[in-house]
Amino acid sequence: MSRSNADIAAVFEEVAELLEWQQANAFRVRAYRNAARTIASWPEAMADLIARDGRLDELPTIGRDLAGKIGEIVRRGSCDLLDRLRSSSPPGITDLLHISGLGPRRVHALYHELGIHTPTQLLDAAREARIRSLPGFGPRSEQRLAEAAAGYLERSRRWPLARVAPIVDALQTWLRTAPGVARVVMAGSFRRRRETVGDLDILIAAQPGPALTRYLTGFEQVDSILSRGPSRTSVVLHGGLQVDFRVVAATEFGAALVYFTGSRAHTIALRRIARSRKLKINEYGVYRGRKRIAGDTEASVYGSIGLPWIPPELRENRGEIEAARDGTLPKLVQRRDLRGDLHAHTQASDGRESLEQMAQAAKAAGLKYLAITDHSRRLAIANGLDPGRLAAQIDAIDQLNEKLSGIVLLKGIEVDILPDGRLDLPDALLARLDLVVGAVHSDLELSRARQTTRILRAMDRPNFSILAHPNGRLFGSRGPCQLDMDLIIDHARERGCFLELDSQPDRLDMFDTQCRRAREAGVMVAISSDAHHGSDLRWLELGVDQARRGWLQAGDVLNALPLGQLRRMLARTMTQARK
Ligand code: DGT
Ligand code: CA
Ligand code: CA
Repeated sequence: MSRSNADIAAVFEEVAELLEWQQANAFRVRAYRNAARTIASWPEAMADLIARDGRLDELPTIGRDLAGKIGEIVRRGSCDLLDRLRSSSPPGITDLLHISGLGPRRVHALYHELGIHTPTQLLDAAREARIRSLPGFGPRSEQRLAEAAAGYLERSRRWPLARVAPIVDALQTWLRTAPGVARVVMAGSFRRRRETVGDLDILIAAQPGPALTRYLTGFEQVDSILSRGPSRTSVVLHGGLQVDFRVVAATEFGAALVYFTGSRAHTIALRRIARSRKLKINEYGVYRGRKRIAGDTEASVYGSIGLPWIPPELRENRGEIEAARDGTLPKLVQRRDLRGDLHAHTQASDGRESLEQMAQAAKAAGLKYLAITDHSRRLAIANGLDPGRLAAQIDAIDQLNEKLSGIVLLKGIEVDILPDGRLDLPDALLARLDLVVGAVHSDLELSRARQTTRILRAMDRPNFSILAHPNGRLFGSRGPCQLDMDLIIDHARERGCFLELDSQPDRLDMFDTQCRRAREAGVMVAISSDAHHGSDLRWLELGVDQARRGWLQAGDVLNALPLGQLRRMLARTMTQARK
Protein backbone atom coordinates (compact mmCIF):
# COMPACT_ATOMS: atom_id res chain seq x y z
CA MET A 1 0.00 0.00 0.00
CA SER A 2 1.41 3.39 -0.80
CA ARG A 3 1.13 5.89 2.02
CA SER A 4 -0.45 9.28 1.49
CA ASN A 5 1.35 12.56 2.09
CA ALA A 6 -0.70 12.94 5.26
CA ASP A 7 0.61 9.60 6.55
CA ILE A 8 4.20 10.61 5.83
CA ALA A 9 3.73 14.00 7.48
CA ALA A 10 2.26 12.25 10.55
CA VAL A 11 5.38 10.07 10.85
CA PHE A 12 7.66 13.11 10.72
CA GLU A 13 5.47 14.96 13.19
CA GLU A 14 5.74 12.05 15.64
CA VAL A 15 9.49 11.87 15.10
CA ALA A 16 9.72 15.59 15.93
CA GLU A 17 7.69 15.11 19.10
CA LEU A 18 9.69 12.15 20.29
CA LEU A 19 12.97 13.92 19.52
CA GLU A 20 11.68 16.89 21.47
CA TRP A 21 10.80 14.66 24.40
CA GLN A 22 14.27 13.13 24.24
CA GLN A 23 15.64 16.69 24.29
CA ALA A 24 17.38 16.41 20.96
CA ASN A 25 18.90 19.39 19.22
CA ALA A 26 16.21 22.00 18.47
CA PHE A 27 17.32 22.39 14.85
CA ARG A 28 16.84 18.70 14.29
CA VAL A 29 13.34 18.82 15.76
CA ARG A 30 12.48 21.78 13.58
CA ALA A 31 13.80 20.05 10.45
CA TYR A 32 11.24 17.25 10.89
CA ARG A 33 8.43 19.70 11.67
CA ASN A 34 9.19 21.75 8.55
CA ALA A 35 9.39 18.64 6.40
CA ALA A 36 6.04 17.46 7.77
CA ARG A 37 4.49 20.76 6.76
CA THR A 38 6.02 20.74 3.27
CA ILE A 39 4.84 17.19 2.59
CA ALA A 40 1.33 17.67 4.00
CA SER A 41 0.68 20.58 1.64
CA TRP A 42 2.55 19.26 -1.42
CA PRO A 43 0.11 18.86 -4.35
CA GLU A 44 1.59 15.65 -5.72
CA ALA A 45 1.69 12.38 -3.76
CA MET A 46 5.24 11.50 -2.67
CA ALA A 47 4.57 7.95 -3.86
CA ASP A 48 3.80 9.23 -7.37
CA LEU A 49 6.80 11.51 -7.32
CA ILE A 50 9.03 8.55 -6.45
CA ALA A 51 7.34 6.37 -9.05
CA ARG A 52 8.18 8.83 -11.81
CA ASP A 53 11.78 9.16 -10.53
CA GLY A 54 11.26 12.71 -9.28
CA ARG A 55 13.99 14.06 -7.01
CA LEU A 56 12.57 14.27 -3.48
CA ASP A 57 15.61 16.11 -2.23
CA GLU A 58 14.81 18.99 -4.53
CA LEU A 59 11.67 19.77 -2.55
CA PRO A 60 12.02 22.69 -0.14
CA THR A 61 13.13 21.67 3.39
CA ILE A 62 13.90 18.09 2.23
CA GLY A 63 17.52 16.97 2.08
CA ARG A 64 19.07 13.62 1.12
CA ASP A 65 18.54 12.09 4.53
CA LEU A 66 14.85 13.04 4.72
CA ALA A 67 14.32 11.95 1.12
CA GLY A 68 15.57 8.49 2.05
CA LYS A 69 13.19 8.37 4.99
CA ILE A 70 10.26 9.41 2.81
CA GLY A 71 11.01 6.47 0.53
CA GLU A 72 11.09 4.17 3.53
CA ILE A 73 7.78 5.49 4.87
CA VAL A 74 6.10 5.14 1.48
CA ARG A 75 7.23 1.51 1.39
CA ARG A 76 6.37 0.42 4.90
CA GLY A 77 4.52 3.17 6.76
CA SER A 78 7.29 3.90 9.22
CA CYS A 79 11.02 4.54 9.34
CA ASP A 80 13.85 3.10 11.44
CA LEU A 81 14.27 6.34 13.32
CA LEU A 82 10.62 6.38 14.42
CA ASP A 83 10.76 2.69 15.39
CA ARG A 84 13.86 3.35 17.52
CA LEU A 85 12.39 6.46 19.11
CA ARG A 86 9.19 4.63 19.93
CA SER A 87 10.89 1.69 21.53
CA SER A 88 13.05 4.00 23.65
CA SER A 89 10.14 6.19 24.83
CA PRO A 90 7.27 5.35 27.16
CA PRO A 91 4.00 4.78 25.26
CA GLY A 92 1.57 7.73 25.29
CA ILE A 93 4.24 10.30 26.06
CA THR A 94 3.49 12.39 22.96
CA ASP A 95 -0.13 12.75 24.12
CA LEU A 96 1.19 14.53 27.20
CA LEU A 97 2.98 17.04 24.98
CA HIS A 98 -0.42 17.98 23.53
CA ILE A 99 -1.80 19.00 26.90
CA SER A 100 -1.68 22.73 27.39
CA GLY A 101 0.71 23.79 30.12
CA LEU A 102 3.12 20.94 29.44
CA GLY A 103 6.36 21.21 27.50
CA PRO A 104 9.18 18.68 27.19
CA ARG A 105 10.85 19.79 30.45
CA ARG A 106 7.76 19.38 32.60
CA VAL A 107 6.85 16.10 30.87
CA HIS A 108 10.31 14.84 31.80
CA ALA A 109 9.84 15.81 35.42
CA LEU A 110 6.45 14.10 35.56
CA TYR A 111 7.83 10.95 34.00
CA HIS A 112 11.06 10.64 35.96
CA GLU A 113 9.68 11.76 39.33
CA LEU A 114 6.22 10.18 39.22
CA GLY A 115 6.29 7.69 36.33
CA ILE A 116 3.50 9.57 34.51
CA HIS A 117 3.40 9.01 30.75
CA THR A 118 -0.27 9.17 29.76
CA PRO A 119 -3.01 11.82 30.15
CA THR A 120 -5.05 9.43 32.31
CA GLN A 121 -2.14 8.98 34.73
CA LEU A 122 -1.68 12.74 34.79
CA LEU A 123 -5.34 13.27 35.68
CA ASP A 124 -5.21 10.62 38.41
CA ALA A 125 -2.02 12.05 39.91
CA ALA A 126 -3.43 15.59 39.90
CA ARG A 127 -6.62 14.43 41.60
CA GLU A 128 -4.58 12.66 44.24
CA ALA A 129 -2.53 15.86 44.79
CA ARG A 130 0.73 14.11 43.96
CA ILE A 131 1.98 16.73 41.50
CA ARG A 132 2.05 19.89 43.62
CA SER A 133 5.15 18.86 45.51
CA LEU A 134 7.34 18.53 42.40
CA PRO A 135 9.82 21.37 41.91
CA GLY A 136 8.35 23.90 39.49
CA PHE A 137 4.74 22.81 40.13
CA GLY A 138 2.28 23.92 42.78
CA PRO A 139 -1.37 23.56 43.78
CA ARG A 140 -2.48 26.08 41.14
CA SER A 141 -0.61 24.48 38.25
CA GLU A 142 -1.74 21.07 39.48
CA GLN A 143 -5.35 22.24 39.27
CA ARG A 144 -4.82 23.65 35.77
CA LEU A 145 -3.17 20.41 34.63
CA ALA A 146 -6.10 18.38 35.94
CA GLU A 147 -8.50 20.50 33.90
CA ALA A 148 -6.31 20.38 30.80
CA ALA A 149 -5.92 16.59 31.06
CA ALA A 150 -9.67 16.11 31.54
CA GLY A 151 -10.35 18.33 28.54
CA TYR A 152 -7.84 16.43 26.44
CA LEU A 153 -9.39 13.07 27.34
CA GLU A 154 -12.87 14.40 26.59
CA ARG A 155 -11.84 15.68 23.16
CA SER A 156 -9.95 12.56 22.21
CA ARG A 157 -12.75 10.29 23.32
CA ARG A 158 -13.89 8.02 20.53
CA TRP A 159 -16.67 5.46 20.61
CA PRO A 160 -16.23 1.88 19.45
CA LEU A 161 -18.56 1.21 16.54
CA ALA A 162 -20.39 -1.58 18.33
CA ARG A 163 -21.13 0.66 21.31
CA VAL A 164 -22.95 3.25 19.21
CA ALA A 165 -24.85 0.70 17.10
CA PRO A 166 -27.81 0.39 19.54
CA ILE A 167 -28.01 4.19 19.78
CA VAL A 168 -28.06 4.39 15.99
CA ASP A 169 -30.89 1.85 15.88
CA ALA A 170 -32.92 3.88 18.37
CA LEU A 171 -32.28 7.09 16.42
CA GLN A 172 -33.32 5.50 13.15
CA THR A 173 -36.55 4.20 14.66
CA TRP A 174 -37.24 7.63 16.11
CA LEU A 175 -36.58 9.35 12.77
CA ARG A 176 -38.99 7.08 10.94
CA THR A 177 -41.88 9.13 12.32
CA ALA A 178 -40.25 12.55 11.93
CA PRO A 179 -42.46 15.09 10.14
CA GLY A 180 -41.88 15.44 6.39
CA VAL A 181 -38.83 13.16 6.24
CA ALA A 182 -38.21 11.31 2.97
CA ARG A 183 -34.88 9.62 3.73
CA VAL A 184 -32.41 9.13 6.56
CA VAL A 185 -28.85 7.91 6.10
CA MET A 186 -26.04 7.67 8.62
CA ALA A 187 -23.02 9.53 7.21
CA GLY A 188 -19.55 10.31 8.63
CA SER A 189 -17.17 7.77 10.06
CA PHE A 190 -20.09 5.54 11.08
CA ARG A 191 -20.95 4.97 7.42
CA ARG A 192 -17.29 4.43 6.58
CA ARG A 193 -17.37 1.80 9.35
CA ARG A 194 -14.35 3.15 11.16
CA GLU A 195 -13.70 1.05 14.25
CA THR A 196 -14.38 4.08 16.43
CA VAL A 197 -16.43 7.20 15.78
CA GLY A 198 -15.96 10.69 17.21
CA ASP A 199 -19.61 11.59 16.75
CA LEU A 200 -22.63 10.62 14.64
CA ASP A 201 -23.61 12.47 11.48
CA ILE A 202 -27.13 11.90 10.23
CA LEU A 203 -28.27 13.13 6.86
CA ILE A 204 -31.99 13.74 6.45
CA ALA A 205 -33.84 14.48 3.22
CA ALA A 206 -36.77 16.67 4.20
CA GLN A 207 -38.39 20.04 3.91
CA PRO A 208 -36.65 21.98 6.72
CA GLY A 209 -38.87 23.69 9.25
CA PRO A 210 -39.29 24.43 12.94
CA ALA A 211 -41.47 21.33 13.48
CA LEU A 212 -38.69 19.06 12.27
CA THR A 213 -36.04 20.85 14.34
CA ARG A 214 -38.22 20.50 17.42
CA TYR A 215 -38.72 16.83 16.69
CA LEU A 216 -34.98 16.20 16.35
CA THR A 217 -34.13 17.81 19.66
CA GLY A 218 -36.96 15.87 21.31
CA PHE A 219 -35.22 12.47 21.00
CA GLU A 220 -35.47 10.88 24.43
CA GLN A 221 -31.72 10.37 24.90
CA VAL A 222 -30.87 14.04 24.30
CA ASP A 223 -29.03 15.58 27.22
CA SER A 224 -28.22 19.03 25.83
CA ILE A 225 -28.59 21.00 22.62
CA LEU A 226 -25.43 22.48 21.13
CA SER A 227 -27.05 24.32 18.24
CA ARG A 228 -30.27 24.25 16.30
CA GLY A 229 -31.36 25.62 12.97
CA PRO A 230 -33.34 24.67 9.87
CA SER A 231 -30.50 22.80 8.16
CA ARG A 232 -28.20 21.85 11.02
CA THR A 233 -28.91 20.70 14.57
CA SER A 234 -26.38 19.28 17.02
CA VAL A 235 -27.13 17.59 20.31
CA VAL A 236 -25.26 15.68 23.01
CA LEU A 237 -26.86 12.50 24.28
CA HIS A 238 -26.79 11.16 27.85
CA GLY A 239 -23.40 9.54 28.12
CA GLY A 240 -21.73 12.22 26.02
CA LEU A 241 -22.09 11.11 22.40
CA GLN A 242 -22.64 14.03 20.02
CA VAL A 243 -25.10 13.77 17.13
CA ASP A 244 -25.09 16.17 14.17
CA PHE A 245 -28.28 16.25 12.09
CA ARG A 246 -28.19 17.85 8.64
CA VAL A 247 -31.39 18.47 6.74
CA VAL A 248 -31.10 18.78 2.96
CA ALA A 249 -33.39 18.86 -0.07
CA ALA A 250 -33.96 15.52 -1.82
CA THR A 251 -32.30 16.81 -5.01
CA GLU A 252 -29.11 17.60 -3.10
CA PHE A 253 -29.02 14.35 -1.21
CA GLY A 254 -26.28 12.65 -3.23
CA ALA A 255 -23.88 15.58 -3.06
CA ALA A 256 -24.57 16.08 0.64
CA LEU A 257 -24.06 12.38 1.31
CA VAL A 258 -20.67 12.39 -0.42
CA TYR A 259 -19.66 15.47 1.55
CA PHE A 260 -20.84 14.32 4.99
CA THR A 261 -19.68 10.75 4.56
CA GLY A 262 -16.17 12.09 4.06
CA SER A 263 -13.54 11.43 4.85
CA ARG A 264 -12.37 14.97 4.60
CA ALA A 265 -9.23 13.80 2.81
CA HIS A 266 -11.31 11.83 0.30
CA THR A 267 -13.67 14.69 -0.58
CA ILE A 268 -10.82 17.17 -0.83
CA ALA A 269 -9.19 14.86 -3.38
CA LEU A 270 -12.50 14.62 -5.30
CA ARG A 271 -12.76 18.40 -5.41
CA ARG A 272 -9.22 18.64 -6.74
CA ILE A 273 -10.10 16.35 -9.65
CA ALA A 274 -13.24 18.38 -10.30
CA ARG A 275 -11.20 21.58 -10.48
CA SER A 276 -8.87 20.05 -13.03
CA ARG A 277 -11.98 19.42 -15.16
CA LYS A 278 -13.30 22.94 -14.65
CA LEU A 279 -16.05 21.64 -12.37
CA LYS A 280 -16.95 22.52 -8.83
CA ILE A 281 -18.16 20.00 -6.26
CA ASN A 282 -19.72 21.13 -3.00
CA GLU A 283 -22.29 19.74 -0.59
CA TYR A 284 -25.15 20.92 -2.84
CA GLY A 285 -24.11 19.50 -6.16
CA VAL A 286 -21.64 19.50 -9.02
CA TYR A 287 -21.46 22.67 -11.11
CA ARG A 288 -20.01 23.72 -14.46
CA GLY A 289 -19.99 27.49 -14.15
CA ARG A 290 -23.43 28.22 -12.73
CA LYS A 291 -25.03 25.16 -14.26
CA ARG A 292 -25.72 22.28 -11.89
CA ILE A 293 -24.83 19.02 -13.62
CA ALA A 294 -25.09 16.38 -10.86
CA GLY A 295 -25.79 15.79 -7.19
CA ASP A 296 -29.09 13.89 -6.84
CA THR A 297 -27.25 10.64 -6.17
CA GLU A 298 -23.75 9.75 -5.05
CA ALA A 299 -23.17 7.89 -8.30
CA SER A 300 -23.95 11.08 -10.25
CA VAL A 301 -21.32 12.98 -8.28
CA TYR A 302 -18.62 10.38 -8.89
CA GLY A 303 -19.78 9.96 -12.49
CA SER A 304 -19.40 13.69 -13.17
CA ILE A 305 -15.64 13.38 -12.67
CA GLY A 306 -15.36 10.11 -14.54
CA LEU A 307 -15.30 7.75 -11.55
CA PRO A 308 -17.43 4.78 -10.52
CA TRP A 309 -19.17 4.94 -7.13
CA ILE A 310 -16.69 4.18 -4.34
CA PRO A 311 -17.76 2.13 -1.28
CA PRO A 312 -17.76 4.28 1.89
CA GLU A 313 -15.33 1.95 3.70
CA LEU A 314 -12.62 2.88 1.18
CA ARG A 315 -13.10 6.65 1.33
CA GLU A 316 -9.94 7.59 3.21
CA ASN A 317 -7.80 8.85 0.33
CA ARG A 318 -5.55 5.84 0.61
CA GLY A 319 -5.44 5.09 -3.09
CA GLU A 320 -9.14 4.38 -3.69
CA ILE A 321 -9.55 7.32 -6.05
CA GLU A 322 -6.63 6.15 -8.20
CA ALA A 323 -8.02 2.61 -8.14
CA ALA A 324 -11.46 3.89 -9.18
CA ARG A 325 -9.89 5.83 -12.04
CA ASP A 326 -7.94 2.75 -13.15
CA GLY A 327 -10.90 0.40 -12.81
CA THR A 328 -9.11 -1.62 -10.12
CA LEU A 329 -11.36 -1.03 -7.11
CA PRO A 330 -11.54 -4.23 -5.07
CA LYS A 331 -14.79 -6.18 -5.02
CA LEU A 332 -15.07 -6.06 -1.24
CA VAL A 333 -15.89 -9.13 0.83
CA GLN A 334 -19.45 -9.35 2.18
CA ARG A 335 -20.90 -11.20 5.14
CA ARG A 336 -22.64 -13.65 2.84
CA ASP A 337 -19.26 -14.66 1.38
CA LEU A 338 -18.31 -16.25 4.71
CA ARG A 339 -18.90 -20.00 4.66
CA GLY A 340 -17.63 -20.73 8.13
CA ASP A 341 -15.99 -19.45 11.26
CA LEU A 342 -12.58 -20.51 12.57
CA HIS A 343 -12.58 -19.38 16.21
CA ALA A 344 -15.27 -20.28 18.77
CA HIS A 345 -15.47 -21.41 22.40
CA THR A 346 -17.69 -23.80 24.33
CA GLN A 347 -18.43 -24.54 27.97
CA ALA A 348 -15.31 -26.68 27.99
CA SER A 349 -13.31 -23.46 28.53
CA ASP A 350 -14.91 -20.03 28.97
CA GLY A 351 -17.75 -20.30 26.45
CA ARG A 352 -21.32 -20.62 27.61
CA GLU A 353 -22.81 -23.27 25.33
CA SER A 354 -22.23 -26.88 24.37
CA LEU A 355 -20.64 -28.19 21.19
CA GLU A 356 -24.07 -29.05 19.86
CA GLN A 357 -25.57 -25.64 20.67
CA MET A 358 -22.68 -23.86 19.00
CA ALA A 359 -23.01 -26.09 15.94
CA GLN A 360 -26.74 -25.33 15.64
CA ALA A 361 -26.13 -21.60 16.07
CA ALA A 362 -23.52 -21.68 13.29
CA LYS A 363 -25.91 -23.51 11.01
CA ALA A 364 -28.65 -20.98 11.77
CA ALA A 365 -26.18 -18.19 10.93
CA GLY A 366 -25.83 -19.69 7.46
CA LEU A 367 -22.40 -21.20 8.01
CA LYS A 368 -21.22 -24.58 6.72
CA TYR A 369 -18.40 -25.13 9.21
CA LEU A 370 -17.35 -23.98 12.65
CA ALA A 371 -13.98 -24.53 14.29
CA ILE A 372 -14.12 -25.22 18.01
CA THR A 373 -11.10 -23.52 19.54
CA ASP A 374 -11.29 -23.58 23.32
CA HIS A 375 -8.47 -22.19 25.42
CA SER A 376 -5.42 -24.22 26.45
CA ARG A 377 -4.38 -25.06 30.05
CA ARG A 378 -2.11 -22.07 30.56
CA LEU A 379 -5.14 -19.76 30.58
CA ALA A 380 -6.40 -21.09 33.90
CA ILE A 381 -8.89 -18.27 34.48
CA ALA A 382 -10.65 -19.39 31.30
CA ASN A 383 -10.57 -23.04 32.42
CA GLY A 384 -8.19 -23.89 29.57
CA LEU A 385 -7.96 -27.49 28.36
CA ASP A 386 -5.15 -29.80 29.43
CA PRO A 387 -4.08 -32.62 27.10
CA GLY A 388 -6.58 -35.07 28.54
CA ARG A 389 -9.56 -32.77 28.18
CA LEU A 390 -8.55 -31.77 24.65
CA ALA A 391 -8.23 -35.44 23.66
CA ALA A 392 -11.74 -36.03 25.05
CA GLN A 393 -13.08 -33.05 23.09
CA ILE A 394 -11.52 -34.38 19.88
CA ASP A 395 -13.46 -37.63 20.34
CA ALA A 396 -16.65 -35.78 21.25
CA ILE A 397 -16.45 -33.68 18.08
CA ASP A 398 -15.85 -36.76 15.92
CA GLN A 399 -18.94 -38.39 17.41
CA LEU A 400 -21.09 -35.27 17.10
CA ASN A 401 -20.10 -34.75 13.45
CA GLU A 402 -21.55 -38.21 12.72
CA LYS A 403 -25.02 -37.02 13.61
CA LEU A 404 -24.93 -33.34 12.55
CA SER A 405 -26.25 -32.37 9.16
CA GLY A 406 -25.64 -29.16 7.22
CA ILE A 407 -22.84 -28.10 9.54
CA VAL A 408 -19.39 -29.54 10.25
CA LEU A 409 -17.37 -28.88 13.39
CA LEU A 410 -13.63 -28.58 12.93
CA LYS A 411 -11.29 -29.64 15.70
CA GLY A 412 -9.12 -26.80 16.92
CA ILE A 413 -7.60 -25.07 19.92
CA GLU A 414 -6.80 -21.52 20.86
CA VAL A 415 -3.41 -22.40 22.24
CA ASP A 416 -1.41 -19.96 24.33
CA ILE A 417 1.85 -18.77 22.83
CA LEU A 418 4.27 -18.92 25.75
CA PRO A 419 6.68 -16.01 26.30
CA ASP A 420 9.51 -17.93 24.62
CA GLY A 421 7.43 -18.76 21.55
CA ARG A 422 6.64 -22.38 22.45
CA LEU A 423 3.01 -23.52 22.44
CA ASP A 424 1.12 -24.54 25.55
CA LEU A 425 0.33 -28.14 24.44
CA PRO A 426 2.47 -30.99 23.07
CA ASP A 427 3.04 -31.17 19.31
CA ALA A 428 1.78 -34.76 19.05
CA LEU A 429 -1.60 -33.81 20.47
CA LEU A 430 -1.90 -30.63 18.39
CA ALA A 431 -1.18 -32.75 15.30
CA ARG A 432 -4.50 -34.53 15.81
CA LEU A 433 -6.43 -31.29 15.21
CA ASP A 434 -7.72 -29.73 12.00
CA LEU A 435 -6.22 -26.37 12.91
CA VAL A 436 -4.18 -24.65 15.59
CA VAL A 437 -5.02 -21.05 16.45
CA GLY A 438 -2.16 -19.47 18.41
CA ALA A 439 -2.73 -16.52 20.73
CA VAL A 440 -0.76 -14.29 23.07
CA HIS A 441 -2.56 -13.77 26.39
CA SER A 442 0.33 -13.07 28.77
CA ASP A 443 3.44 -10.89 28.83
CA LEU A 444 1.77 -8.35 26.56
CA GLU A 445 4.25 -5.65 27.53
CA LEU A 446 7.36 -7.28 26.05
CA SER A 447 9.55 -5.05 23.92
CA ARG A 448 8.77 -4.83 20.23
CA ALA A 449 11.75 -7.00 19.32
CA ARG A 450 10.98 -9.72 21.87
CA GLN A 451 7.24 -9.78 21.20
CA THR A 452 7.87 -10.08 17.47
CA THR A 453 10.44 -12.87 17.92
CA ARG A 454 8.05 -14.71 20.23
CA ILE A 455 5.35 -14.75 17.56
CA LEU A 456 7.69 -15.66 14.71
CA ARG A 457 8.93 -18.63 16.76
CA ALA A 458 5.39 -19.75 17.49
CA MET A 459 4.60 -19.65 13.78
CA ASP A 460 7.57 -21.93 13.16
CA ARG A 461 6.19 -24.71 15.39
CA PRO A 462 5.21 -27.86 13.46
CA ASN A 463 1.48 -27.15 13.89
CA PHE A 464 0.44 -23.53 13.59
CA SER A 465 -2.46 -22.41 11.41
CA ILE A 466 -3.70 -18.97 12.42
CA LEU A 467 -2.36 -16.15 14.61
CA ALA A 468 -5.32 -14.93 16.69
CA HIS A 469 -5.98 -11.23 17.46
CA PRO A 470 -2.37 -10.23 16.72
CA ASN A 471 -2.27 -6.84 18.47
CA GLY A 472 -3.98 -7.88 21.70
CA ARG A 473 -5.73 -4.55 22.16
CA LEU A 474 -9.02 -4.14 23.98
CA PHE A 475 -10.98 -0.95 23.43
CA GLY A 476 -11.02 1.19 26.52
CA SER A 477 -8.64 -0.92 28.57
CA ARG A 478 -5.57 -2.08 26.69
CA GLY A 479 -3.57 -0.61 23.85
CA PRO A 480 -1.94 -2.78 21.17
CA CYS A 481 1.26 -4.76 21.90
CA GLN A 482 4.47 -3.50 20.40
CA LEU A 483 4.97 -5.58 17.26
CA ASP A 484 6.59 -5.50 13.86
CA MET A 485 3.49 -6.48 11.90
CA ASP A 486 5.24 -6.17 8.55
CA LEU A 487 7.73 -8.81 9.63
CA ILE A 488 4.95 -11.02 11.00
CA ILE A 489 3.00 -10.76 7.76
CA ASP A 490 6.08 -11.62 5.69
CA HIS A 491 6.82 -14.55 7.96
CA ALA A 492 3.25 -15.83 7.70
CA ARG A 493 3.61 -15.86 3.94
CA GLU A 494 6.84 -17.84 4.09
CA ARG A 495 5.47 -20.23 6.70
CA GLY A 496 2.18 -20.62 4.83
CA CYS A 497 0.06 -19.81 7.89
CA PHE A 498 -2.69 -17.25 8.31
CA LEU A 499 -3.70 -14.21 10.35
CA GLU A 500 -6.95 -13.61 12.16
CA LEU A 501 -9.17 -10.59 12.18
CA ASP A 502 -10.98 -11.11 15.48
CA SER A 503 -14.50 -9.65 15.22
CA GLN A 504 -15.23 -9.24 18.93
CA PRO A 505 -16.55 -5.70 19.45
CA ASP A 506 -13.82 -4.91 22.00
CA ARG A 507 -11.05 -6.30 19.85
CA LEU A 508 -11.52 -5.75 16.11
CA ASP A 509 -7.99 -6.98 15.76
CA MET A 510 -6.25 -6.88 13.08
CA PHE A 511 -6.48 -3.24 12.08
CA ASP A 512 -7.69 -2.15 8.65
CA THR A 513 -4.26 -1.09 7.40
CA GLN A 514 -2.78 -4.42 8.53
CA CYS A 515 -5.45 -6.34 6.62
CA ARG A 516 -4.44 -4.41 3.57
CA ARG A 517 -0.78 -5.22 4.08
CA ALA A 518 -1.64 -8.90 4.48
CA ARG A 519 -3.63 -8.83 1.27
CA GLU A 520 -0.78 -7.18 -0.62
CA ALA A 521 1.64 -9.76 0.76
CA GLY A 522 -0.70 -12.57 -0.30
CA VAL A 523 -1.47 -13.77 3.24
CA MET A 524 -5.07 -14.85 3.72
CA VAL A 525 -7.02 -13.50 6.68
CA ALA A 526 -9.56 -15.44 8.75
CA ILE A 527 -12.50 -13.24 9.77
CA SER A 528 -13.38 -14.96 13.04
CA SER A 529 -16.13 -14.37 15.58
CA ASP A 530 -14.28 -15.54 18.72
CA ALA A 531 -17.81 -16.43 19.84
CA HIS A 532 -18.38 -17.48 23.45
CA HIS A 533 -22.10 -17.95 22.81
CA GLY A 534 -24.06 -18.81 19.66
CA SER A 535 -25.51 -15.32 19.47
CA ASP A 536 -21.97 -13.90 19.26
CA LEU A 537 -21.76 -15.12 15.67
CA ARG A 538 -23.45 -11.85 14.70
CA TRP A 539 -20.09 -10.18 15.41
CA LEU A 540 -18.84 -11.49 12.08
CA GLU A 541 -20.55 -8.46 10.52
CA LEU A 542 -18.19 -6.14 12.39
CA GLY A 543 -15.19 -8.14 11.26
CA VAL A 544 -16.40 -7.94 7.67
CA ASP A 545 -16.70 -4.15 7.99
CA GLN A 546 -13.12 -3.92 9.22
CA ALA A 547 -11.94 -6.28 6.48
CA ARG A 548 -13.65 -4.11 3.85
CA ARG A 549 -11.79 -1.08 5.21
CA GLY A 550 -8.69 -3.19 4.66
CA TRP A 551 -9.61 -3.70 0.97
CA LEU A 552 -10.15 -7.46 1.40
CA GLN A 553 -12.02 -9.39 -1.26
CA ALA A 554 -13.67 -12.78 -0.75
CA GLY A 555 -10.59 -14.38 -2.28
CA ASP A 556 -8.41 -12.94 0.49
CA VAL A 557 -10.51 -14.47 3.25
CA LEU A 558 -9.70 -17.95 4.52
CA ASN A 559 -13.19 -18.73 5.81
CA ALA A 560 -14.77 -17.72 2.51
CA LEU A 561 -13.37 -20.98 1.12
CA PRO A 562 -15.61 -24.00 0.73
CA LEU A 563 -14.87 -26.71 3.29
CA GLY A 564 -12.89 -29.00 0.99
CA GLN A 565 -10.47 -26.29 -0.10
CA LEU A 566 -10.23 -24.97 3.43
CA ARG A 567 -9.26 -28.40 4.73
CA ARG A 568 -6.46 -28.60 2.18
CA MET A 569 -5.16 -25.15 3.14
CA LEU A 570 -5.26 -25.97 6.85
CA ALA A 571 -3.65 -29.38 6.36
CA ARG A 572 -0.57 -27.65 4.96
CA THR A 573 -0.14 -25.79 8.25
CA MET A 574 -0.16 -29.09 10.15
CA THR A 575 2.94 -30.99 9.18
CA GLN A 576 2.63 -34.11 11.30
CA ALA A 577 0.95 -37.30 10.18
CA ARG A 578 -2.81 -37.04 10.12
CA LYS A 579 -5.39 -39.71 10.56
P1 DGT B 1 -15.30 11.30 13.43
O1 DGT B 1 -16.61 11.91 13.76
O2 DGT B 1 -14.15 11.98 14.06
O3 DGT B 1 -15.26 9.83 13.67
O4 DGT B 1 -15.04 11.46 11.84
P2 DGT B 1 -16.03 11.96 10.69
O5 DGT B 1 -15.40 11.60 9.41
O6 DGT B 1 -17.40 11.49 10.94
O7 DGT B 1 -15.91 13.55 10.81
P3 DGT B 1 -16.93 14.68 11.27
O8 DGT B 1 -18.00 14.16 12.16
O9 DGT B 1 -16.09 15.79 11.80
O10 DGT B 1 -17.57 15.19 9.92
C1 DGT B 1 -18.38 14.34 9.14
C2 DGT B 1 -18.01 14.49 7.70
O11 DGT B 1 -18.36 15.81 7.26
C3 DGT B 1 -16.55 14.35 7.42
O12 DGT B 1 -16.18 13.01 7.21
C4 DGT B 1 -16.39 15.18 6.17
C5 DGT B 1 -17.41 16.27 6.33
N1 DGT B 1 -16.80 17.49 6.84
C6 DGT B 1 -17.00 18.07 8.03
N2 DGT B 1 -16.28 19.20 8.12
C7 DGT B 1 -15.60 19.33 6.98
C8 DGT B 1 -14.66 20.29 6.45
O13 DGT B 1 -14.30 21.27 7.10
N3 DGT B 1 -14.18 20.05 5.21
C9 DGT B 1 -14.55 18.97 4.49
N4 DGT B 1 -14.04 18.79 3.28
N5 DGT B 1 -15.41 18.07 4.95
C10 DGT B 1 -15.93 18.25 6.17
CA1 CA C 1 -18.64 11.95 12.78
CA1 CA D 1 -19.80 15.43 13.13
